[in-house]
Amino acid sequence: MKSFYDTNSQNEILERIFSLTLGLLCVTNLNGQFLKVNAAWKITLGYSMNELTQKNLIDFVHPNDLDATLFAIKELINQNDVLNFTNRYRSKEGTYCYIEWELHRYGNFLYIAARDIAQTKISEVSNQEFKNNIDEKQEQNRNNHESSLSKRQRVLIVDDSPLNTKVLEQSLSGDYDVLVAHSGMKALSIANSTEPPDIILLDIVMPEMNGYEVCKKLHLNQSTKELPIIFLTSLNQADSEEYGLKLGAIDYITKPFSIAIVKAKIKNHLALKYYQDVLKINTDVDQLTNIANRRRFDEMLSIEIKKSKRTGSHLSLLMIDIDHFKLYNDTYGHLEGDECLRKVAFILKSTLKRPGDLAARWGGEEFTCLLPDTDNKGAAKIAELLRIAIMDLRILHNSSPVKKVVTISIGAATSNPSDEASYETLLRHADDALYKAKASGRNRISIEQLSTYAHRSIKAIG
Ligand code: GH3
Ligand code: MG
Repeated sequence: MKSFYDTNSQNEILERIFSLTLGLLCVTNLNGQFLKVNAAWKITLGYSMNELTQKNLIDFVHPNDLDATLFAIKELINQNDVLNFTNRYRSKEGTYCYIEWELHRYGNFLYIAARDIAQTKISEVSNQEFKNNIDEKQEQNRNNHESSLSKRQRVLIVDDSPLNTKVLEQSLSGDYDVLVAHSGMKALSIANSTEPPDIILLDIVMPEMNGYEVCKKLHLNQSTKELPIIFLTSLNQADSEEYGLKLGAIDYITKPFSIAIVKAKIKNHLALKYYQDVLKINTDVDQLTNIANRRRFDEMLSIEIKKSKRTGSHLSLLMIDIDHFKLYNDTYGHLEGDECLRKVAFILKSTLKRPGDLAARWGGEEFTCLLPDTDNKGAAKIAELLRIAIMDLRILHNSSPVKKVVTISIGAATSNPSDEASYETLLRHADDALYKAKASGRNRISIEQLSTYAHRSIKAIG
């Protein structure tokens, strides 16, 4: 295998380039293992070269971006080409940064340049506050540049007049993915979909459901209440505008409007939305294990309870606790304990397959899984899969009286769609079931059936 330090002069050039610190640079082998990084890694992400040796480029990728990143790198290696993509990357302090990557394959090495896009976005937001006189052309260039930096943001235009939506659609589609709804109902269904818009341009005067009503409904719903709304309307009285803004819209533009101004406003609001999304990701994720944290879990639980009541479907919840984890820490130390928590979290998250399932760290060595549209049989099946998957990890736990490897106990509870109260008591019942699983020997699952409060404990196999 040829070394990338081929000759002295090549080495010298590489050293010079690597002494530059404005962007992240690194060389890895084809497996992604770090061979060389520049000082920008320390400045931007906090890692020194020493900390990265033996580590792999993908070790720090956000779990939700891992599959896409691995796929992208595989494509690159197969095609021997240049590749650009964006993902979330963990810094040393545990927070995630949005990084744009450019990878070149050369022989047996990957030459990689990258940069922190969120920094760019933040500075763009403040630039916009002070430089409102940027001419159209400069702005267009920046738009093109921005859209190549990250996934295109989505704009939903809601107007009953196809002529109105056409004009806006044409002028916005160069920069954003544009969605169109010709009624309030359609707008609500798009906003509640799995791919909601990043901003909504909302007409007020529409038949059946007017824009104010749409706005109210969006704000009442947990999953859509933070969507930014701009009213675009022919109602030009001050009290209509005041009412719209009081309902929570971020802006109010009257027709006829200047396309350039509408575009500039959308751009500013979307830059803020992007920044908020980046911050939100950091507040939703547990810093040690990189899965959802308690805050995120609480938020999703209340959304899923409402959904499940509406649709009359079962909602299941698992409370999971590592067995004799105190003894594990006492035997192997807290750092090993932390590593064990990371592994367990990763397995819990990756064993859940449905897009609506959520694995979260409840606190300490306790985890929880939210399983929408899952009855008690389904919940028992998933719980058993998780129990086996953790045992199969074979993390040595010599001091455990249960087994010589790390095991978990699981309490499961399922709401009963015909009993409203069962939703509110879901957590307590899952917790009670966990207590029973612990009391009856650990490394097992215990199920609470909320309709009858019948309880059964399933003994561990193996
Ligand atoms: P049981 O089988 O009954 O659950 O016993 P246990 O020892 O797991 O339960 P206990 O509640 O007595 O102890 C939990 C331990 O988990 C104690 C605490 O030090 C450890 N722990 C909690 N959070 C963390 C963490 O973030 N890192 C590490 N390393 N340990 C943690
Ligand atoms: Mg425990």
